[in-house]
Amino acid sequence: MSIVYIGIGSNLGNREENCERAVALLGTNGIKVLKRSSLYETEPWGIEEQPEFMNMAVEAETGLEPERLLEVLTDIETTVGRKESKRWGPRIIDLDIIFYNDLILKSSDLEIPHPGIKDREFVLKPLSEIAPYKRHPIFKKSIKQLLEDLYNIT
Ligand code: PH2
Ligand code: MG
Ligand code: MG
Repeated sequence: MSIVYIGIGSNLGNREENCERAVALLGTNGIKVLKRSSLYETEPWGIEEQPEFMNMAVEAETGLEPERLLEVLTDIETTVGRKESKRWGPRIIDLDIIFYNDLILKSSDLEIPHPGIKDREFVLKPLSEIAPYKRHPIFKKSIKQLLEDLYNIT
């Protein structure tokens, strides 16, 4: 079994409901949710002209290998109703693998840890609620430290 952290976001439709549906679907697809953060309303990052997001994070246990986990998350996104695919654009639901144990992996379709997290308060803030002392396997810093670094430069 592996411990994974998944970032969840939605800025279209009923955002809270979309996130809750996604969490429920993790549980029925071999991804056992151990901890979940609160929902946070966040300013859109990357493309500013779009609705505000709801973001959250979960810690989960799974026997799925990384590539299979990505497929399952993509299937759940489709089930919840995702159609949009524009980079950083609005979406009904987004499920991103943040960490997979302490694995470091870079392939054409998957990068773990998620490459953007140190610049993204919308990922670090929910994650700091459930895993403040989880260490980033590349930066060797805890989530709490990464969040403090982000606040010190912005
Ligand atoms: N996701 C993006 C782009 N920008 N901004 C916020 N606040 N939250 C997100 O989840 C988000 C974003 C692409 O995945
Ligand atoms: Mg994303
Ligand atoms: Mg995504």
